[in-house]
Amino acid sequence: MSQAEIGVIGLAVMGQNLVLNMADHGFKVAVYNRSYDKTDAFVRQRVEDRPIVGAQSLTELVDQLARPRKIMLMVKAGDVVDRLIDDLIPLLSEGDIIIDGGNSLYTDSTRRTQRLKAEGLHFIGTGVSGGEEGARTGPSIMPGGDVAAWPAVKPIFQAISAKSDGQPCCDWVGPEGAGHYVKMVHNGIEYGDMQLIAEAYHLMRQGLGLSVDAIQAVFADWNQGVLDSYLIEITAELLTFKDDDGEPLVDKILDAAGQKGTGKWTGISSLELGVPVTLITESVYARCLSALKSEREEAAQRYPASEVPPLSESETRAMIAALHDALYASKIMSYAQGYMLMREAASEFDWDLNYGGIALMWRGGCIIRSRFLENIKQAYDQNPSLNNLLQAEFFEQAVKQSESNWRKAVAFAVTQGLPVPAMSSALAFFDGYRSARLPANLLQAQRDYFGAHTYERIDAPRGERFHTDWIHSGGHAQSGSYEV
Ligand code: NBP
Repeated sequence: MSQAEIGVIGLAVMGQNLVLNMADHGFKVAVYNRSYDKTDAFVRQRVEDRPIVGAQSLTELVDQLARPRKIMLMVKAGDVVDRLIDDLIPLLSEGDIIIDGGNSLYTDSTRRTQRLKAEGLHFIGTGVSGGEEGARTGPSIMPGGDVAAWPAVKPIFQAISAKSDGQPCCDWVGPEGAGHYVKMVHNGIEYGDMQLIAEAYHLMRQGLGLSVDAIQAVFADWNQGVLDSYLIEITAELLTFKDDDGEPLVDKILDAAGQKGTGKWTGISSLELGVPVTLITESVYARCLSALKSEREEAAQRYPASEVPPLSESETRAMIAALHDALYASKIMSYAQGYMLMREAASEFDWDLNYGGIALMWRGGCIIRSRFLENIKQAYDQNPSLNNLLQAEFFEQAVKQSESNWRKAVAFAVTQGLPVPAMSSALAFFDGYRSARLPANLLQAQRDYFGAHTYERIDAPRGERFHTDWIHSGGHAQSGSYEV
């Protein structure tokens, strides 16, 4: 019997669907799961005439694989991955490849790449996006790690990945934890996109008093234009669902959001690298705030919202248009921030990232897939060394066209007392980014006053530091200043 081209460990929702996808593309797959009953049930119920073989032990799995062996882990991220690597190392030979396709933290993938290299093995840490459906029909795949392993894995990954305009939504991302880093930023952007949609929904429902059906129609309409995306599409679809009593199901869902951590990791990384990824971080905080349900209910009694006169029909229509533009402009800020973060990470970790390629990888298969990503890809195709998305002509025009409506929507939310942390922080970021002068001069003066932290002057070369004796100089700052 011929040997399998790849082994997959972990037969939960992602693993099973990836295996079926691989087999449908003609790759023979050996599968193993910690609890054998799952392997047995999978092979009996799902395999049919597909080239899939089950293994009862890791040794049996390894023996079924052609060399160099390629073993993909689709298990819970964290210690489980390290323990499996521990168990696999003694069974493998030089040049064999372990791939981790779970949602691992990028620093773990960097560590694992180095560890396996020292053992004469290769490691690939890859982001896989698209959930169950993506895994089955074509996910977005973002591999990084040891590039020496890429030629052996590439044909399988590019075959099973989603395609956008005929191109695979999978390409080499970069060394060490670069693949998982890019997947982490993808997930952070997903948090931002979801929060922006939720804010638009909330303003329409609570601020404009629209019915769920009316909001459904707005999202369906928005999905025909520049906001065309998977997340807007599924929002329009889920708003059609009714509960047993005929009421919209969405109204019956408790407003306390869960999270698994990748948005938080993006926020942590942005703080570590000093990049203002405000919109994603606010989206994480918005979920945290939503989780304080009983405290919010109590505060709602204590601080009731003030009455605001309702908008007229024409004002309502205008506000829906304003919300559209606010969502679009905020989304541009979110992606600009995400790309700023990846650029800084690439510089910090010495990774050479292909930014246009990343947009292509996100263009299909994954949760944030959208028409918009094509514009990002084009911006990087036109200028591969683009420093910031906001410097690209297309986005400059888009922001300028949306700006006034964006302000109108945020102002409406503020007047209504409705929270729009993502839209408003996106606007604050934009206003900060486009300000040649910020009040950081005052911050520097305060820091120098209480902590002698020094400051730079606008009339001296950058890097030259000054300190003023603010307390004893009697208000004559210059007289007390000196170069540090
Ligand atoms: P889960 O994240 O729910 O993990 C379940 C799998 O991990 C099962 O195969 C389970 O084996 C195995 N496992 C556990 Br738990 N502990 C183990 C151990 N100590 N040793 C060996 N195996 C162990 O599965 P999933 O939802 O399919 O996700 C797989 C990976 O893909 C995760 O890292 C996830 O974050 C990532 N991911 C998920 C999605 C999604 O939409 N679900 C999307 C993108 C990425 P058992 O059957 O014996 O318990």
